[in-house]
Amino acid sequence: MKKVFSLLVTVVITSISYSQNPFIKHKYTADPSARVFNGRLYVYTSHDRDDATYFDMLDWACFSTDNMKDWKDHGAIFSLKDISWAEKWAWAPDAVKRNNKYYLYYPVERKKIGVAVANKPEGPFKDIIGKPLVDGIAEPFAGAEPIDPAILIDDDGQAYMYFGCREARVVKLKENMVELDGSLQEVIILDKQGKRLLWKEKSEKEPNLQINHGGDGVYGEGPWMFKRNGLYYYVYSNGWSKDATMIYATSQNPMGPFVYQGKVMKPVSSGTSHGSIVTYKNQWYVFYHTQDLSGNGFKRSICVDKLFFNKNGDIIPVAPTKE
Ligand code: FUB
Repeated sequence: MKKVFSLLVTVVITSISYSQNPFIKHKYTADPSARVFNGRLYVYTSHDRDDATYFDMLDWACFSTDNMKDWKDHGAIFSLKDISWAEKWAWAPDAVKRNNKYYLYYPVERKKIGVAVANKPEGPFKDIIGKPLVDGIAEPFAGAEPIDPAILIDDDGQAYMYFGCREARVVKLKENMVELDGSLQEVIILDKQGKRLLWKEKSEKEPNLQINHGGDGVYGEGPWMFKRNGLYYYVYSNGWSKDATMIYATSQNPMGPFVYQGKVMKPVSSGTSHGSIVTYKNQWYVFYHTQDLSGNGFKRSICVDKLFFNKNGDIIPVAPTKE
C-alpha cells in the first residue's frame, strides 16, 4: 500500500510548468547548480524545509527541463539517510558527468564535503567511498567552513573542486572523481591594482564588528566556476548583508589568482546569495535563489534569468525579474 501511495505522489508532482520566478513553487529550494547533461538542463538544489528555522535540510533535490518552462521534479535524489558519516545540514550541492557516471558533491555539518555516484543524472546516488572527500575536522587547512563544493572539468580533462566559506579553497580531483589529487590550495582574489582581497583583513581592523559583508570583491561563499572563450570565471557571494550578492573574478588559470571584475547581479531578497551560470541552447542563464515566496531566509526558492556578456567578456549585471 505504501508503495502505491508513493507512486501516486510521484506522478502528481513530477511535471510542473512555471514560467515566472521563482520557477519552482511547490517546495522550497536553494543554491541551484545548473548543468546540461545529454541535451537536457538539470538543476541540483538544497531543499529547504517547510518548517525551517535554520538551514537544517535533510535531502537534496533535482529538477530538469528541455525548454526552460516545463520542469520535471525528480524528488529527493540523495539524503542524509544515505550517508553513514553525517547527521545534519544537507547544504549546497553540485553535480558533474564523467565516463557516463554522475557525481554529486555535497557539504554536510558545515565541516565536510562528500561525493555520491549514480548512473543517471537524477540518481539514485550512492555514497561509494563511505567517508568525506574533504574532512574539515581532520584537515584544518580546509578552512573554518568547508562548504559549497563546485566542480570544473577543464578541456584537458583535469577536474577541480572549489569550496569554502570566507576562506576560499580549490583542489584537483583524480580522474576517478572520488579522490583528491594533491593538496588543498587557497583561491587568491586580487583587485585590479593587484592587492589581495581577504575577508580576514576587515575583521582584523574592526574586530568587534558583526561582519556579514566582506567588502567589495571579497569572497564569502557559494563558488561557481565556468570557462568562456578561454577565460575562467570564478563566481561567488560576497556575504550576507542586504547589499551582498553574486560577484565574479576572472583568470587565465583555473587555480587563479583571480582578478575581481564586478557584480553578476543586483542583490536579491534572500540573506544568502548562491547560484550558477550555464549556457543552454545558445543562451546564457544565471540561476539563483530568493526568499520572495516565503519572506523567510530559511525557506528559499530558485529563480533563473538570462545573462549577457559585453564584447570584452564582462558580465552585464542581471536585474532579477519575476518573469
Ligand atoms: O543553503 C545553505 C547555505 O546557505 C549554503 O551552503 C550557502 O551557500 C548559503 O546559500
